[in-house]
Amino acid sequence: MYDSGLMATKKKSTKAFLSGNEAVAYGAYEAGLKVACAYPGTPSTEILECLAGFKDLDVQWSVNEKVAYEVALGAAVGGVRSLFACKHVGLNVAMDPLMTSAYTGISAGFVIVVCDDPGMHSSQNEQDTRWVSIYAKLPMLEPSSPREAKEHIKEAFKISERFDTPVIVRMTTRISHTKEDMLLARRETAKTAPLDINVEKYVMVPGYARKRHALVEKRINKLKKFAEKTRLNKVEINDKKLGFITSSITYNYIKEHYPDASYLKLGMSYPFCDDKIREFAKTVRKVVVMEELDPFIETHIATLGIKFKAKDESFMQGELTPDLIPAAVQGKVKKVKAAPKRPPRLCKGCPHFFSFATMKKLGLFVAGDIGCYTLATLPPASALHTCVCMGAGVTFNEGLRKAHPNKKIVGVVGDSTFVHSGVTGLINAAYNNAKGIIFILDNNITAMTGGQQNPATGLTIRNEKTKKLNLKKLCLACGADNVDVCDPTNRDEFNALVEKRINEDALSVIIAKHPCKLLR
Ligand SMILES: Cc1ncc(C[n+]2csc(CCOP(=O)(O)OP(=O)(O)O)c2C)c(N)n1
Repeated sequence: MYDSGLMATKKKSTKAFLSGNEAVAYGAYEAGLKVACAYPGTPSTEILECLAGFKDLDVQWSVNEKVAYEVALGAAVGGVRSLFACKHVGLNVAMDPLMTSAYTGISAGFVIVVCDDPGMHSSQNEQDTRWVSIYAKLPMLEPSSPREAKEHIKEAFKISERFDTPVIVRMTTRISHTKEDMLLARRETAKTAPLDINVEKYVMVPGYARKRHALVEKRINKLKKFAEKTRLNKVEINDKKLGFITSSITYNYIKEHYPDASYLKLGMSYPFCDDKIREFAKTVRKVVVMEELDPFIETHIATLGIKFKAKDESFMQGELTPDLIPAAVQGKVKKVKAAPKRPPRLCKGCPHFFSFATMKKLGLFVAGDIGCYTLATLPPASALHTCVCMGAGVTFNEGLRKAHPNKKIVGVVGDSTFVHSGVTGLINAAYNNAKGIIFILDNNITAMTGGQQNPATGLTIRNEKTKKLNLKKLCLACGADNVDVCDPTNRDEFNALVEKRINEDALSVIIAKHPCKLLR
């Protein structure tokens, strides 16, 4: 558990050595943040863990990203500065409230921090969140270092209130998890805005939403003007023979290789500062656009009619690491490095292993989900056969059975993931008379992301006791025909139970209960 507060109460101008995620937390705290909500997800998790160390903040692990987004947005509409943090795929879960919050705006600053994972160090895809800013018509900032992350968060709150909009701050794994020294500042005191009734702004029925949409378009034009002037977009004119337009960590990587070149670093990645880009392109002889993942900057600059060079499309996948920069700048094709394979695996003694041993022994087809148990797809367990997104272990059991009603198909989900998005699938299965076994692998923690509490553990983000969700009662209320709780390490009992349930024409839940070995 962080004790962030200790550092913050020290004298003004205290120096600290912080990761990008910690810097986000400190920046938000200094900006007068009151409420922060998130669901864990690498590489974003430490933002909330660090914020929880400030005892004067209202900080929560929410059950999923949609809920987290709505609680934090509600607080900002209510009138206090609020923050929502997630990993890139977490933003997909929050997209419903996000899209319409672009219309409502806020009453006090609201910042969305999203951490992308180029290279998929611990993710199921490597979507580039920068596109969301265009799609949702929301401003987006992109720090290029941990120190900048702290500055950008503070700026994001100001932009949010000045333009009445949620603001997205996009991080990547390298910025979230590298450390840099920086100065801490005093916490601002932000006043709570009054709770005014303003239905035309906050009730998005078509009649009001049409008017708000018109305002969103006007706001983007105002933000474009702001983008031209803000110091977030930094021009450095050095040798005029070569000029890079870049953003995020890539800026620092290129600087290592081309310290004498000129730079336009886009700290505000949306909306674009077109005039500044045109002026920069006129100033330097050769323009090179260099960015990690998708051609986001490239696509826009092409519409401005500017001639430029960019990386070969083979660099669109994976991280643009420092060693790849020269080849990318020279327009070469990416050579895939044969790094030694070191796949992750279940820990020794992991209780999940026992559950999968039974499933394998009985030859079951296992619809999997996201959590430590996903690793059971690899040897020696080799017993998990699908995995797409959180919650899909439950729903894939139902879908696969539509194609193969007579096969022994089951679904697997963890305790945290069941609460996140598995429960709706179980209600759906019961309602639509689906059959099979749903295993809830209950290790009493959210293990995959480093051990966070969730409603089924009965502890809060600060490890305080709270209402504990009763998974058995919940599953019965959803409509499961049988709900058994059994310890998978009791081999004979567990094997016999699964063998019995798999041969019944019923919708059964087996809560395989055994605490994670890493729990103290
Ligand atoms: C939408 C989304 N949010 C967050 C994550 C990150 N994440 C992966 S698995 C997981 C939860 C795992 O907890 P649990 O289901 O209890 O399984 P365990 O790892 O404890 O076995 C989380 C938060 C993700 N992959 N997708």
